[in-house]
Amino acid sequence: MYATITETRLNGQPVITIHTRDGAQATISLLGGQVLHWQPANGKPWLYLSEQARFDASAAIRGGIPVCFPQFAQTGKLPKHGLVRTAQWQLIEQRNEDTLAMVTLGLSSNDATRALWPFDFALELTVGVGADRLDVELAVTNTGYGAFAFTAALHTYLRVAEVELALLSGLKGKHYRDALDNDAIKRDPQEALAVDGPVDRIYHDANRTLVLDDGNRHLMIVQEQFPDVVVWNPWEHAAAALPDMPDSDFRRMLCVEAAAVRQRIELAADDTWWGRQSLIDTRVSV
Ligand code: TA6
Repeated sequence: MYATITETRLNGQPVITIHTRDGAQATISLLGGQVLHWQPANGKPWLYLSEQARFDASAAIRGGIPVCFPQFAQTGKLPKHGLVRTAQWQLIEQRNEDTLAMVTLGLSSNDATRALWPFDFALELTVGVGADRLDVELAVTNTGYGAFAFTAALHTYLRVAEVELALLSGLKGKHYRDALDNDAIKRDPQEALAVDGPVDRIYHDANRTLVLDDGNRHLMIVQEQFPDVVVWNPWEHAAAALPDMPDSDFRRMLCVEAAAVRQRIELAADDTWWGRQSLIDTRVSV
């Protein structure tokens, strides 16, 4: 057995904790189907989780990796970021092998989702934890009789020591939609993105490996099947307006999200789409 996998509670909500033999850790909440904590072996946490996050399903838990489905942000008529961030997911499988621990959570359409979005679906969120990596895969199956289209994201809140000193590379030359400038389409000329003000961008076809430099540690961010990358930091004023995040915590976080937004994904009946984001700590040696 590579890991200890435990079902327990955090702030009153059911969570799964994973502790690997080599010291990596993860916590996954059934509320929202959301990874809340990940720390590689010999490393520090890479995910930001607000100490004011709500765990009562009145809002998405602020931090970790919320799942946005079937709508990203306010790109349609559904509630912001869709229907599943405050839903209760089920644990459907766990695997505990030589060097890998993995859990799969599931959520299916129900009366509450059908009241807002009249389609049948089954989601699976598979979270794999290794010594130096976290793999999060979202699979969407159309369990209804007709096709549907959706947008989606893994809304990853990365934890940084000081956001103004962090550098995100891998987006040079990519076009992005700037939500803070009337959705203008721009091209990023910079070798690395340094965040020193509010940022809310959807980078298109961003298929290169990203690297986040956070002082003396580095994180590789690799995504498959998700064509877009969202980079978000609310900065001072918008952060102060968030009721579930300490005012100065915009300095401790940077969202780097694996997303499918620019083009909706069309899914025929019985078909499955999947997308994955992998976070790989480059510093670990065990
Ligand atoms: O992914 C970026 C974004 O769409 C931002 O515009 C910002 O609003 C953020 O998500 C957080 O949304 P939330 O509903 O969790 O407050």
